Amino acid sequence: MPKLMLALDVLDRDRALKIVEDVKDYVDAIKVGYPLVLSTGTEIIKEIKKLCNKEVIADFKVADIPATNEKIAKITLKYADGIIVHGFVGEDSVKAVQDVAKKLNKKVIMVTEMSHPGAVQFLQPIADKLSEMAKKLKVDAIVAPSTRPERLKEIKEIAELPVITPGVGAQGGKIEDILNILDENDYVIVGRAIYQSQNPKEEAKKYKEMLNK
Ligand code: U5P
Repeated sequence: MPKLMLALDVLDRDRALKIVEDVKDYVDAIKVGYPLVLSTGTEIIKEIKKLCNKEVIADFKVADIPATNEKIAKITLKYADGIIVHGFVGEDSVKAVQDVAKKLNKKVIMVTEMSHPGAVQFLQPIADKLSEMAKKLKVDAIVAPSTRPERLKEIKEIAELPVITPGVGAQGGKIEDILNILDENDYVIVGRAIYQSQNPKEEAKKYKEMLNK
Protein backbone atom coordinates (compact mmCIF):
# COMPACT_ATOMS: atom_id res chain seq x y z
CA MET A 1 0.00 0.00 0.00
CA PRO A 2 1.41 3.42 -0.96
CA LYS A 3 1.90 5.96 1.80
CA LEU A 4 0.01 9.22 2.30
CA MET A 5 1.88 12.55 2.37
CA LEU A 6 -0.02 15.67 3.39
CA ALA A 7 0.94 18.84 1.49
CA LEU A 8 0.58 21.44 4.23
CA ASP A 9 0.33 24.65 2.21
CA VAL A 10 -1.45 26.78 4.79
CA LEU A 11 -0.03 30.13 5.86
CA ASP A 12 -0.78 30.24 9.54
CA ARG A 13 1.30 28.50 12.21
CA ASP A 14 -1.55 27.61 14.56
CA ARG A 15 -3.72 26.33 11.74
CA ALA A 16 -0.85 24.25 10.40
CA LEU A 17 -0.18 22.65 13.78
CA LYS A 18 -3.88 22.02 14.40
CA ILE A 19 -4.16 20.20 11.06
CA VAL A 20 -1.08 18.11 11.85
CA GLU A 21 -2.57 17.18 15.22
CA ASP A 22 -5.86 16.24 13.52
CA VAL A 23 -4.43 14.08 10.73
CA LYS A 24 -1.35 12.56 12.34
CA ASP A 25 -2.86 9.08 12.77
CA TYR A 26 -3.58 8.81 9.05
CA VAL A 27 -0.65 10.41 7.25
CA ASP A 28 2.82 8.92 6.87
CA ALA A 29 4.64 12.13 6.01
CA ILE A 30 4.13 15.88 5.84
CA LYS A 31 5.32 18.06 2.98
CA VAL A 32 5.96 21.73 3.69
CA GLY A 33 6.84 24.30 1.09
CA TYR A 34 7.34 27.99 0.52
CA PRO A 35 3.79 29.03 1.52
CA LEU A 36 4.14 27.75 5.10
CA VAL A 37 7.88 28.19 5.64
CA LEU A 38 8.02 31.73 4.23
CA SER A 39 5.01 32.66 6.36
CA THR A 40 6.22 31.18 9.62
CA GLY A 41 9.96 30.40 9.41
CA THR A 42 12.02 27.21 9.20
CA GLU A 43 11.39 26.39 12.89
CA ILE A 44 7.90 25.25 11.87
CA ILE A 45 9.52 22.08 10.52
CA LYS A 46 10.86 21.24 13.99
CA GLU A 47 7.51 22.00 15.55
CA ILE A 48 5.69 19.71 13.12
CA LYS A 49 8.16 16.89 13.75
CA LYS A 50 7.83 17.28 17.49
CA LEU A 51 4.06 17.14 17.26
CA CYS A 52 3.64 14.09 15.03
CA ASN A 53 7.04 12.40 14.74
CA LYS A 54 6.51 11.84 11.02
CA GLU A 55 8.84 12.37 8.13
CA VAL A 56 8.82 16.05 7.04
CA ILE A 57 9.84 16.83 3.47
CA ALA A 58 10.76 20.36 2.35
CA ASP A 59 9.35 21.04 -1.09
CA PHE A 60 11.67 23.87 -2.08
CA LYS A 61 12.19 22.66 -5.68
CA VAL A 62 15.76 23.78 -5.44
CA ALA A 63 17.05 24.89 -8.85
CA ASP A 64 20.27 26.85 -8.61
CA ILE A 65 23.99 26.51 -9.24
CA PRO A 66 25.74 23.84 -7.15
CA ALA A 67 27.28 26.31 -4.66
CA THR A 68 23.91 27.90 -3.87
CA ASN A 69 22.08 24.56 -3.86
CA GLU A 70 24.59 23.34 -1.29
CA LYS A 71 23.83 26.27 1.02
CA ILE A 72 20.07 25.81 0.68
CA ALA A 73 20.41 22.08 1.37
CA LYS A 74 22.54 22.64 4.49
CA ILE A 75 20.02 25.02 6.02
CA THR A 76 16.96 22.98 5.04
CA LEU A 77 18.28 19.55 6.06
CA LYS A 78 19.14 20.80 9.54
CA TYR A 79 15.38 20.59 10.02
CA ALA A 80 13.75 18.47 7.31
CA ASP A 81 14.13 14.75 6.59
CA GLY A 82 14.27 15.36 2.87
CA ILE A 83 14.38 18.06 0.25
CA ILE A 84 12.80 18.29 -3.21
CA VAL A 85 15.06 19.53 -6.00
CA HIS A 86 14.67 20.23 -9.69
CA GLY A 87 16.65 18.11 -12.11
CA PHE A 88 16.54 20.35 -15.18
CA VAL A 89 19.39 22.46 -13.81
CA GLY A 90 21.72 19.51 -14.40
CA GLU A 91 23.54 16.73 -12.59
CA ASP A 92 26.05 18.93 -10.81
CA SER A 93 23.33 20.94 -9.06
CA VAL A 94 21.54 17.78 -7.89
CA LYS A 95 24.80 16.17 -6.78
CA ALA A 96 25.62 19.21 -4.62
CA VAL A 97 22.43 18.57 -2.66
CA GLN A 98 23.07 14.81 -2.52
CA ASP A 99 26.51 15.43 -1.02
CA VAL A 100 24.96 17.41 1.83
CA ALA A 101 22.11 14.92 2.30
CA LYS A 102 24.41 11.89 2.44
CA LYS A 103 26.41 13.36 5.32
CA LEU A 104 23.20 14.00 7.25
CA ASN A 105 21.48 10.75 6.22
CA LYS A 106 18.61 12.67 4.63
CA LYS A 107 16.63 12.22 1.40
CA VAL A 108 16.90 13.98 -1.96
CA ILE A 109 13.76 13.82 -4.10
CA MET A 110 13.96 15.00 -7.71
CA VAL A 111 11.17 16.44 -9.83
CA THR A 112 10.67 14.85 -13.26
CA GLU A 113 7.35 15.92 -14.81
CA MET A 114 5.12 18.23 -12.77
CA SER A 115 1.39 17.73 -12.32
CA HIS A 116 -0.07 21.02 -13.59
CA PRO A 117 -1.21 21.55 -17.22
CA GLY A 118 1.74 23.83 -18.00
CA ALA A 119 4.20 21.01 -17.30
CA VAL A 120 3.56 19.63 -20.80
CA GLN A 121 5.09 22.77 -22.30
CA PHE A 122 8.73 22.48 -21.27
CA LEU A 123 9.07 19.72 -18.66
CA GLN A 124 7.26 16.84 -20.35
CA PRO A 125 9.58 16.79 -23.39
CA ILE A 126 12.60 16.27 -21.11
CA ALA A 127 10.95 14.27 -18.33
CA ASP A 128 12.12 10.85 -19.58
CA LYS A 129 15.70 12.10 -19.65
CA LEU A 130 15.28 13.56 -16.18
CA SER A 131 14.01 10.17 -15.01
CA GLU A 132 17.09 8.48 -16.47
CA MET A 133 19.27 11.02 -14.69
CA ALA A 134 17.47 10.39 -11.40
CA LYS A 135 18.19 6.68 -11.81
CA LYS A 136 21.84 7.29 -12.63
CA LEU A 137 22.31 9.63 -9.67
CA LYS A 138 20.43 7.24 -7.38
CA VAL A 139 18.33 9.97 -5.82
CA ASP A 140 16.07 8.68 -3.07
CA ALA A 141 12.80 9.29 -4.94
CA ILE A 142 11.26 11.21 -7.81
CA VAL A 143 8.19 13.43 -8.20
CA ALA A 144 5.82 12.41 -11.03
CA PRO A 145 2.21 13.38 -11.79
CA SER A 146 -1.02 11.68 -10.63
CA THR A 147 -2.84 13.91 -13.08
CA ARG A 148 -1.34 11.87 -15.96
CA PRO A 149 -1.37 8.24 -14.79
CA GLU A 150 0.14 6.99 -18.08
CA ARG A 151 3.11 9.34 -17.61
CA LEU A 152 3.42 8.37 -13.95
CA LYS A 153 3.71 4.74 -15.08
CA GLU A 154 6.26 5.47 -17.81
CA ILE A 155 8.41 7.66 -15.57
CA LYS A 156 8.35 5.10 -12.75
CA GLU A 157 9.39 2.36 -15.19
CA ILE A 158 12.33 4.43 -16.43
CA ALA A 159 13.59 5.63 -13.05
CA GLU A 160 12.98 2.42 -11.08
CA LEU A 161 12.85 4.57 -7.96
CA PRO A 162 10.20 5.32 -5.34
CA VAL A 163 7.71 7.92 -6.53
CA ILE A 164 6.11 10.80 -4.67
CA THR A 165 3.06 11.75 -6.67
CA PRO A 166 1.02 14.98 -6.44
CA GLY A 167 -2.22 15.81 -8.22
CA VAL A 168 -4.84 13.74 -6.39
CA GLY A 169 -7.86 15.72 -5.20
CA ALA A 170 -7.85 19.43 -6.03
CA GLN A 171 -5.92 18.95 -9.29
CA GLY A 172 -8.32 16.26 -10.49
CA GLY A 173 -6.18 13.13 -10.07
CA LYS A 174 -7.92 10.04 -8.69
CA ILE A 175 -6.52 7.38 -6.38
CA GLU A 176 -8.27 4.61 -8.32
CA ASP A 177 -6.43 5.60 -11.51
CA ILE A 178 -2.95 5.36 -9.95
CA LEU A 179 -3.25 2.65 -7.33
CA ASN A 180 -2.20 -0.17 -9.65
CA ILE A 181 0.95 1.76 -10.65
CA LEU A 182 2.20 2.33 -7.10
CA ASP A 183 3.74 0.15 -4.41
CA GLU A 184 4.55 0.39 -0.72
CA ASN A 185 7.65 2.54 -1.29
CA ASP A 186 5.63 5.26 -3.04
CA TYR A 187 3.80 8.24 -1.57
CA VAL A 188 0.61 9.95 -2.74
CA ILE A 189 0.58 13.68 -1.95
CA VAL A 190 -2.75 15.23 -1.02
CA GLY A 191 -3.03 18.87 0.02
CA ARG A 192 -6.12 21.00 -0.45
CA ALA A 193 -8.55 18.05 -0.57
CA ILE A 194 -7.56 17.40 3.05
CA TYR A 195 -6.64 20.75 4.60
CA GLN A 196 -9.42 22.78 2.96
CA SER A 197 -12.13 20.28 3.85
CA GLN A 198 -14.55 20.83 6.73
CA ASN A 199 -13.04 17.89 8.56
CA PRO A 200 -9.36 17.28 7.69
CA LYS A 201 -9.16 14.30 10.03
CA GLU A 202 -12.05 12.47 8.34
CA GLU A 203 -10.74 13.33 4.91
CA ALA A 204 -7.22 12.09 5.73
CA LYS A 205 -8.74 8.88 7.08
CA LYS A 206 -10.74 8.50 3.85
CA TYR A 207 -7.62 8.87 1.70
CA LYS A 208 -5.68 6.48 3.89
CA GLU A 209 -8.44 3.89 3.51
CA MET A 210 -8.55 4.40 -0.27
CA LEU A 211 -4.81 3.70 -0.42
CA ASN A 212 -5.38 0.54 1.61
CA LYS A 213 -7.60 -1.09 -1.02
N1 U5P B 1 3.38 19.83 -6.27
C1 U5P B 1 2.44 19.64 -7.26
N2 U5P B 1 2.87 19.23 -8.48
C2 U5P B 1 4.16 18.98 -8.77
C3 U5P B 1 5.12 19.16 -7.77
C4 U5P B 1 4.69 19.58 -6.53
O1 U5P B 1 1.24 19.83 -7.05
O2 U5P B 1 4.45 18.59 -9.89
C5 U5P B 1 3.00 20.24 -4.91
C6 U5P B 1 2.20 21.53 -4.80
O3 U5P B 1 3.06 22.64 -4.66
C7 U5P B 1 1.43 21.27 -3.53
C8 U5P B 1 1.14 19.77 -3.59
O4 U5P B 1 2.26 21.49 -2.40
O5 U5P B 1 2.20 19.21 -4.35
C9 U5P B 1 -0.20 19.42 -4.18
O6 U5P B 1 -1.20 20.01 -3.43
P1 U5P B 1 -2.76 19.91 -3.77
O7 U5P B 1 -2.92 20.18 -5.22
O8 U5P B 1 -3.17 18.51 -3.40
O9 U5P B 1 -3.39 20.95 -2.89
